[in-house]
Amino acid sequence: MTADQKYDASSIQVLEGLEPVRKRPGMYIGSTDERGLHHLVWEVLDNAIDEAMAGHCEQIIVKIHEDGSCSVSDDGRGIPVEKHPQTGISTVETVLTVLHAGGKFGGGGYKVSGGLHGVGVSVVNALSTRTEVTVDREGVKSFVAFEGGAPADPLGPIGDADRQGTIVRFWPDPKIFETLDFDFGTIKKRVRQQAYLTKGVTITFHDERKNEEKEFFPQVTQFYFEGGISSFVRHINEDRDQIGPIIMLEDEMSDIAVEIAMQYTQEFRESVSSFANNIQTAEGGTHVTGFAAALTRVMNKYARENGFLKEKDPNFSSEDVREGLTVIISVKVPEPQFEGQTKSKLGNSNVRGIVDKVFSEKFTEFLAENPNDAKLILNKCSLATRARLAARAARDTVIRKGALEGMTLPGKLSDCSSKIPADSEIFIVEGDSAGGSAKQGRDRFTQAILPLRGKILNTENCRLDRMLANTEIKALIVAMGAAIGEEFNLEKLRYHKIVIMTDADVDGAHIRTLLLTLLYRHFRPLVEGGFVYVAQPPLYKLAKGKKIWYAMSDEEKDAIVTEHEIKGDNIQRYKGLGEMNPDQLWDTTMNPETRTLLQISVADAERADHVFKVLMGDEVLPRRRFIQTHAAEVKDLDI
Ligand code: 28F
Repeated sequence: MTADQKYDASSIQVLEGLEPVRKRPGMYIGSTDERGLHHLVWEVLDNAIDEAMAGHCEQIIVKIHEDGSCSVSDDGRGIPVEKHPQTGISTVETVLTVLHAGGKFGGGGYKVSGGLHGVGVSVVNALSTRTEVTVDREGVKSFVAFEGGAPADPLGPIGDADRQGTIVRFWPDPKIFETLDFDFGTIKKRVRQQAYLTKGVTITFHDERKNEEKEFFPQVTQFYFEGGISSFVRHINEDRDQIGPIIMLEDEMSDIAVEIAMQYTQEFRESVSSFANNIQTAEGGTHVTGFAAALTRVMNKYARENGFLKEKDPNFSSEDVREGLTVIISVKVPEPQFEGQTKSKLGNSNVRGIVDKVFSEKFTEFLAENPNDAKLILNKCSLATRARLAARAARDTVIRKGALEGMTLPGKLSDCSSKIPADSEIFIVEGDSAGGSAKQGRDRFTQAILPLRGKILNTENCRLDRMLANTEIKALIVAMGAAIGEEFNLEKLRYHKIVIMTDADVDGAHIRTLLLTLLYRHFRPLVEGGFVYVAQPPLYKLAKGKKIWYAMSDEEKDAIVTEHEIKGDNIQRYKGLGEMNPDQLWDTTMNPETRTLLQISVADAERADHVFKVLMGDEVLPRRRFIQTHAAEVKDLDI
């Protein structure tokens, strides 16, 4: 038999081998849309990554060429070109033309066999109009090309090789795919993720396509992460307040490699990302359950043995030990089983026990060797537990019938004598001196006065239990009579006008913002029902002879000055409500016949809430920006 005859014979066999892929591409790559198209890239990239994971490759280049083809190049050992014992043709041709050859012929290491991955590069070949493979190996550069899956340019040497490696370039078949347009962002994201997961490998991505919208081309992005998944954790936690170091734990057991990188942060949420054979397992699986069980167990054991949990204390819950935790769990499994809705859940049951064992051993070791870090972490967990228990206690307290009901009206409330809510008003007044004037000046029949001392509790991020512990807020809640939380009952509201009366200065504005935020967040029906008002005390008192005018604004003052020819001495600027005598306060601000009340809409309260968030929240940057932008508007800073 001549070489040519042998080639013909095997090419027939090859065509039969790949025909089912062209007939039913969806069976092999899921779909023929954009997603399916990208599967071709992942398939070839996965092979290069496998070579890197086996420790033979450091550089991978992914390229989208100007003509729309894609190539992947690695500096690994190069696919062998010698005859494959089982097929009678070269290994490289076998890999490209026999379905599942990559896995079946065993390249060693961890080959992905589940889901849509690891179908083999022969599938890429089957679904491309042309596929070219260049192998640099043992000083020889070899080349082979296929068209529609069948050999086109036979394998042969094309020169010397001054390096080692494999380059696969393919042109996706327009008869198969609905689109041929590779997406820059999709590939870049994948390349970055793979670079994180494969320690020490550099992956470069070139997009050489000309594109009218693109100002610059080619686009080149390079990813290299010395630390592998610990760099991934560093990336995720970049903008978070970190607690302790990034902890890297790894080991191998019964052919299953386990790598875990974790770090605690001040966040409340947890960020868990998991991978099996470098494929993201969005639905989790046995590796994640193994980790979670071990984490809770180890933390509780360490906490008991080292006095972080006393005898009477309950154990940390699973949520307590995961609060604020960023963790990447990556396992390499010889035969992964992918389950679940999107085939992104690892099913291998033996993995659970192995991850549990590896993690508990290594993490126990870490805690023992790093008592200072352990302390930081355990304290964070204690805090999470206390918060959880306090939140539950608060809920119970509020739910318990009549938590506030039995409480007597606060001593500092000067109540009105009317018991008809529709006729009654409550003035929430800042400070005792203003409270005194208001008490004396009011209409005792319909107007109640509640003086609040000092800055009211910052309710940002505040839970019910802490709010109820604040005497000022408790007084307000009891006085209003409608309770709070699940017990809130609008029908029990004791006043149909809740009037916030604060000074016309920065402190007054601050307290007004706090109160509006409180009402907006915890008593929204009061805002929605139009029960909330802001009093409008005058800014100026103007006098001429026995005549007196009040001005609410600078414009109003100027107009009065001009009209009545009032000069300097006869203009008084009120710094606070306390400067007004009771009669003046009644005349200008409280008398329903003459006063102006500003009814607060939901939008007003929402605005207050926003201002409050910016001014009181944890985020420093927006606060700084806000103050810089608004600094010019604050004219009379008393502080
Ligand atoms: C551009 C994509 O596909 N790289 C690859 C290798 C290296 C070997 C290999 C691949 C052997 C028995 C199949 C070399 N030397 N990049 C790639 N690099 N495949 S694919 O072997 C293929 C298997 O059956 C390789 C020694 N052993 C393996």
